[in-house]
Amino acid sequence: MSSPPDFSIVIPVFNEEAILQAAVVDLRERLSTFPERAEIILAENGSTDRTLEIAVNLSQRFPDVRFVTIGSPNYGKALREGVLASRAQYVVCEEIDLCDTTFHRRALDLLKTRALDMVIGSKLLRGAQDERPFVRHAASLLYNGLLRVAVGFEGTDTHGLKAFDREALLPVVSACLVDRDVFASELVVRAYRAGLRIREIPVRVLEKRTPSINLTRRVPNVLKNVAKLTWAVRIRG
Ligand SMILES: Nc1nc2c(ncn2[C@@H]2O[C@H](COP(=O)(O)OP(=O)(O)O)[C@@H](O)[C@H]2O)c(=O)[nH]1
Ligand SMILES: [Mg+2]
Repeated sequence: MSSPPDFSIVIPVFNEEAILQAAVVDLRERLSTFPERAEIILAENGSTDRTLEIAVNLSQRFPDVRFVTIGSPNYGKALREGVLASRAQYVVCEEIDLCDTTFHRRALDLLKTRALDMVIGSKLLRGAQDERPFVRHAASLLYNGLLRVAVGFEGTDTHGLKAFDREALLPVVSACLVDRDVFASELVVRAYRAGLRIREIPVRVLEKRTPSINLTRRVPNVLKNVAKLTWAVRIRG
């Protein structure tokens, strides 16, 4: 096996045939200016369009693109499997409609020079530019407020861009119990509670498309998993 890259970019993908190919080609091009060697791990599950076929093609065409595919649609499970598939020192969690190399650059520099374990890109921190529709911005504020009340979360964002030292976060990944949308929050909440060295930085969020899954349809499952997370963190520990 060849030596691992310097960092892995894990991107969960679900029914993204419209933008997957162009997003990966464009991302690779922007990463080619980085001195570090990157790999892209596409973590697919449950797509009913050509997403998997495109991911397979991309992995055949580019040696620095890999994919994992695991069962039915599940964002959190895909993210977890993608992280576990990495062998790099650093892992960046991305979304195919963002692919923000400005964040990658800033996060890698901070992880390397400031002795941090994790850097979180926040859409809600002072200085952030959230250019999504207002209702999505409001939903993020509401969700963060819910995490504050439910599990005492003191940061401003859990769902979105993050970068971390893989070995520092692996025990946290193993401790996580919930999946779907709330896995990303559990990862961040547990990282704070474990006393890891974390810094939030403001990001600009400008999505290439509206989310594939309707916001309101996600609510029941998110509430159920936040309840489970609250039990897991507050009672079970
Ligand atoms: N593997 C996998 N990826 C998903 C799933 N749902 C969303 N994603 C991916 O997660 C990222 C963010 O999803 P998006 O629809 O933009 O929702 P947002 O996080 O609210 O902006 C995108 O890369 C999606 O393709 C899922 O069920 N499985
Ligand atoms: Mg999005």
